[in-house]
Amino acid sequence: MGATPIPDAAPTATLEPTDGPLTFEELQLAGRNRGMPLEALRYDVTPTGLHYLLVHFDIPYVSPETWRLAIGGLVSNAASFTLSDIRARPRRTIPITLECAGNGRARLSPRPLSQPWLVEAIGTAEWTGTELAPLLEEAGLAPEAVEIVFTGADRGVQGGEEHDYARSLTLEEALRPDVLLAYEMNGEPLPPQHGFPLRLVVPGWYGMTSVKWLTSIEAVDEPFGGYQQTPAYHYQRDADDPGEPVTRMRVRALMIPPGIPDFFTRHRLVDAGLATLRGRAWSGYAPIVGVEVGVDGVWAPAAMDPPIGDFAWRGWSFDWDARLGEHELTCRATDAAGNVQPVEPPWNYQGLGNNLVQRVDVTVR
Ligand SMILES: Nc1nc2c(c(=O)[nH]1)N[C@H]1C(S)=C(S)[C@@H](COP(=O)(O)O)O[C@H]1N2
Ligand SMILES: [Mo]
Repeated sequence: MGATPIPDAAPTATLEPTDGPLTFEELQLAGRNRGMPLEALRYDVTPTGLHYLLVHFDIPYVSPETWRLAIGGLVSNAASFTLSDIRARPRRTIPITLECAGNGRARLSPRPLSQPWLVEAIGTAEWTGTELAPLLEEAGLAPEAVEIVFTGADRGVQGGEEHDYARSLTLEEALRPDVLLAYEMNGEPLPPQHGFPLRLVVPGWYGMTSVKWLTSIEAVDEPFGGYQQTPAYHYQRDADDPGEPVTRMRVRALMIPPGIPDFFTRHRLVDAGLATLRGRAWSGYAPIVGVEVGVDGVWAPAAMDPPIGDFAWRGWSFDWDARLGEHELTCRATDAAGNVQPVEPPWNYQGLGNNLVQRVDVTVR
């Protein structure tokens, strides 16, 4: 049998969900964007090179000398900032967990065609920057302003529409004190792929809202209709359903797969005896109150580590007496708003917000 031909660029390729094998286009996206290897759940703060990465178009080249941030639209004091202007403002560092809204998409059936994440589109970084709210207050928002639009330096075509990557927030969300304009990640200037020189970071929300390579902040008097706002990032039943906007991260726990992996299948081998299972849990809605671990369907509470921040994942551990044979390990988190994780994947047309309980099959020897 000959090799599968590599398809030409097909901007109008059909994007209907499929149950077929992984496509060339999904592999192409998977090779550009990367997940956090689950063993990195070990760290409170994810080392920068292990944090997940999602870039829709190309990573733009931005020169820090000529880069400017424009603040305009419905404001009384439109302004342009250099990177030194932004860095001279009051500085704040917050550990923040980010997750891509598409995390879990590749587990859905039929599978929406996009970046084929399994569970690894996650990471926690110490983001340093200046608060957005005071900047908006100094700009003087006009009374008719209802939303703030954030635009990045990257441009491309999605859904047949050419656009700069842009997303909006309502005034209420944009003025929250913890929303940052970040210029450092884990104590270093932002790397190119994570938004150099400046990005928005919106704690608690799925990652799409944290616009990278920020170039403009604009106050507008009607809900923003750019592609990445609508129709993208909506929980839709089908292509014709307008759906509900995707906002905060749904509750989720993940564990470090224990023992050692088989290279190709990633199936785990664990030595018999005491095995301490470890992982992290987070929710964009409320603090995590507990995690349970399931061993062959029997659930028991995990021990919780102290929180490391209001917007960061929380560590947990569970002592498992591993007995010889085949076992199924699962974990699930509950937040203070009573949100729990589903045991059946929550299907939607774009494959978003799939916080299905994680399952790890192990052989104890
Ligand atoms: N300008 C711009 N900002 C962006 C994106 C993008 O493609 N362009 N991707 C978004 C998405 S979908 C996610 S999940 C996060 C990923 O952030 P990270 O790559 O720093 O982990 O960035 C968001 N901000
Ligand atoms: Mo994302």
